[in-house]
Amino acid sequence: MRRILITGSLGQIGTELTCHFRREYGVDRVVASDLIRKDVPEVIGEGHFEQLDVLDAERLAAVVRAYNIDTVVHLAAILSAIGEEIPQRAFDVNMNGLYKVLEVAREYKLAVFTPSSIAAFGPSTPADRTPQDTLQRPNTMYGVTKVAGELLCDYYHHRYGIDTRGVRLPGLISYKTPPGGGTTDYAVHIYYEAIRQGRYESYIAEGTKMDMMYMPDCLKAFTMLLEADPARLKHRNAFNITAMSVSPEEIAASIRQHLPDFQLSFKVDPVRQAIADSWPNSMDDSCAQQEWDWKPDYDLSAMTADMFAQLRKDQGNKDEGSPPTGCGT
Ligand code: NAD
Ligand code: AKB
Repeated sequence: MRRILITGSLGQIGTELTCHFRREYGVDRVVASDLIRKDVPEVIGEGHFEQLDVLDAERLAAVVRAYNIDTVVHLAAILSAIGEEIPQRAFDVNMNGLYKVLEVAREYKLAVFTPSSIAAFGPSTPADRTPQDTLQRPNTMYGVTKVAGELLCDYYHHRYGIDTRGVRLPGLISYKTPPGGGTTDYAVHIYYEAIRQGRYESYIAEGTKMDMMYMPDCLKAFTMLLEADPARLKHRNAFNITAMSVSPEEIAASIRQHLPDFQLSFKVDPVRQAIADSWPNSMDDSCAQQEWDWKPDYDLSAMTADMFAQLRKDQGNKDEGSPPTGCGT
C-alpha cells in the first residue's frame, strides 16, 4: 500500500484529494503539505501535515525520509491568471518546483503523479476534439510550464525509470475550496453567486466553450491512473481527460433548472478572455478511455444538481451556526 506525500494540499484540488486519499489508503499513509499552514481543519486537523516549500529540496527529501514516502502527488503550482500577473514566480514554482520533486524522486525511487492542464495547448492547437498528441505552442507562462512539465516527466520516466503519470485537467468545479486564480474560475463563482445573489457577471464572454469537470470525477481519475496497469499505458504524463465542454450561458441555463430567475450578464476581462480563447473548445480523451478505462460520472446537469444540493446544505449549516464540515461529509 502506498505512502503518499501531497504538495500544495491546501488548494482547490489538494483539500479534497487529501480527504479522498485518506479514505482510500488510510489516514496514516497520506501526508499533506503546503507552503503556508492555513486553517483548513479537514486537512490539518485530521492527519499528518507538513509545512513545505517545494523549492526547498532538502526539506522535501527530509519529509520523504521521515514518513517513508513512496509516491508524491505534486499539486503545488501557480495557475493561469495569477501566472500572467507574476510570470517569474510562476516559472520558479511550476518549473523548479517540479524539477526538485523529480530529483528527489530519482534519489529515493518515488512514483510521481502531477497534473497538466488544458493550458498546455495554445492558439495553433486544433480547438475542437483536441487530439491527445498534437501541436502545443501555448502563449501563457502557465501553459509553457505545463508543456515543459509534461516533457520533463516523460524524460524522468525514459531516462531514470521513474513511474511518472499525469492527466491534462480541464477547469474544475467544486464546492469545498475556492479556485486559486485560474481562467476557468468563473465556472465555480457562477454557482456561489447564483445561491448568494441570484445573478452573476461573467468575465468570460458568451459563446466561449471550455472543457470542465466536477471535482469527484477528478478525484476518481487520479486514483484510476495512479493504480492503472503500467503495461497498458502508451502515454503517461498528460492524458487528455474531460467531462463536458460548456460556455457561460450553458451553465446559466443549467442553473435556471434550479433557480428559474437566475440572471447572467457579461463584463469581459480581456486578459482571461485571451487565455480562454487560446485553449481548446473540447478535448478528445479517447486515449485515457482506452488505456485506463476513463469515464466521468457527472455531466453538466448532474453536476449542477449536486452543486446546488451541496451549497444549499452548506448555507443551511452556516445559518444554524454549525462548524464547517470535515472530510467525511
Ligand atoms: P490552487 O492554486 O488551488 O492550489 C495550489 C496550492 O499550491 C496552494 O495551496 C498554494 O499555497 C500551493 N503552493 C504554491 N506555491 C508553493 C510552493 N512554493 N510550495 C508549496 N506549495 C505551494 O491549485 P489547484 O487548483 O489545487 O491545482 C493543483 C494542480 O492542478 C496544479 O498543478 C494545477 O496546474 C493543476 N490544475 C488545476 C486545475 C483546476 O481547475 N483547479 C485545472 C488544471 C490543472
Ligand atoms: C486555470 O484556469 O488556470 C486552471 C486550469 C484549467 O489549468 N483552472
